[in-house]
Amino acid sequence: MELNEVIITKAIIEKYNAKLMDNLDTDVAIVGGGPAGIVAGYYLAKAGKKVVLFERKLSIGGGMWGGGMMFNEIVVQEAALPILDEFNIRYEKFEEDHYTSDSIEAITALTYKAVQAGLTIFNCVSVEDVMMRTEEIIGLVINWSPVEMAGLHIDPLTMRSTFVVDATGHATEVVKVVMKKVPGELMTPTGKIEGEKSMWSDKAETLTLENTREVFPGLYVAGMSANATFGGPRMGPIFGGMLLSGEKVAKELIDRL
Ligand code: 48H
Repeated sequence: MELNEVIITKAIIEKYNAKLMDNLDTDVAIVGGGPAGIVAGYYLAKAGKKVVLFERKLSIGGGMWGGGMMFNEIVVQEAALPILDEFNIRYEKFEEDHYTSDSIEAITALTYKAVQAGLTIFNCVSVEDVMMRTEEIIGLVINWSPVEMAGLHIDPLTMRSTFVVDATGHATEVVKVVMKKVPGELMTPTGKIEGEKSMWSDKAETLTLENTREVFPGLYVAGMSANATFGGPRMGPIFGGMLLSGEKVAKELIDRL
């Protein structure tokens, strides 16, 4: 039978439309498809929760593709090896508590297993605001990334979610919006974003986990965004903390849902 361009078009529109409609009311909405966000999405989906992830860029993976300075290898410490095992990501011991993985293998494996576990990912979608009620976050305001990039004045759409996870990396974008626009204070020492500190890998990796928590009713932070929000240092291209942070936020939300 001859292939039909109109059927191809209809198939894509109808399937995407159904996927979007199905994700307008979820248990958890994750903003940002870096390692922390993807791992969080995987464990939540695996536990049977309804979870969606919005990523601004065309590709998933955030800052992991380039390893360190575009040398596409990542370093992971022993504590995070069970997560690499869970995703069948291969690694080699380098020295002491430092293991290496190919960053391309790592991202593709994380993404593949997360989607297969039931995480729905919308790429090319930017989160520009939150939906709020009195001192509570109850969803996200989304728009096409090209709309944002072109600076077009086009109103966004809105989705509802019991919990939101800011996994936007260094930019900590959702928390910034909440600090600026939602009445109430963040659950940080100053009530505001504390800001990321300079490099200290060992301390940063421990703090990333401690800082992975609720920062405003209904809003959690994970990964680099957790450190930026609570004032932890950066750690460079070691990714165990990002993976463990994603796992931790998923566990906490599974307990609360
Ligand atoms: C939709 C958005 C929005 C938005 C941002 O930066 P990431 O990889 O984040 P993490 O926390 O999973 O990993 C951090 C790691 O990559 C890193 O930078 C490290 C370890 N740095 C150490 C150091 O010393 O520098 O991914 C965040 C993702 C990106 O893909 C963004 O495009 C996306 O979030 N994003 N998506 N709407 N408003 N803001």
